[in-house]
Amino acid sequence: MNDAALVYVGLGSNLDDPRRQLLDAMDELDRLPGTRLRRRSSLYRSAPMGPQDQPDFINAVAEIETGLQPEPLLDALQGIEAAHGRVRERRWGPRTLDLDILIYKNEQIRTERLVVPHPGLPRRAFVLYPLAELAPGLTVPGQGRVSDLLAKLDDTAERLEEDAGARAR
Ligand code: A4P
Ligand code: MG
Repeated sequence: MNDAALVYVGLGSNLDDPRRQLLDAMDELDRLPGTRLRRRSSLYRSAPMGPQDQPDFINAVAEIETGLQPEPLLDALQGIEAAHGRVRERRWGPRTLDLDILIYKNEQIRTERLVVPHPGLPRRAFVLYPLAELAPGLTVPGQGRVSDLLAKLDDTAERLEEDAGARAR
């Protein structure tokens, strides 16, 4: 994969065995056409952002290399979400699996379907903690370094795997 894009995907779940949802989704990312899972973060737990009458979330970030362009990648991620039984109900409500394109190379994209870098990235502990585990020195296009964004947060997310550290699978 010579001209493959380096992409960070955010994963989240708060229904139906969230850890299993995330770990299975990582394998499914690795099986997408022209795509390889390079590393994954630990799993993190946090209280729901938005409506509080729902279970805590488990979140993680996957670093992938892909030959897919951004919109076909989004289609593929939505296919994985659908296969996990994701039903879109209320905004910020509970979900079996949410997959967001956080960063796609150094690109800034703004179309009807896609905003990259993901607009929530700079303010969300449940994104920045796992992303900083993988790539603290990465510059988020238009936003600055991941470690600097993390330092500005006053919110936290709890890391669930004690032996963590960015890992190859
Ligand atoms: N879309 C635009 N840009 C992107 C992108 N970079 N990656 C569009 C993926 N999708 C992108 O998404 C709606 C539309 O966003 C897609 O059709 C796509 O074209 P969605 O996942 O169907 O909608 P949603 O997730 O209900 O809404 P939203 O605003 O995306 O919610 P979020 O921001 O994903 O938040 N609390 C904790 N602790 N952890 C969580 O993970 N997640 C949410 C959902 C709420 N609270 C949470 C968490
Ligand atoms: Mg989403």
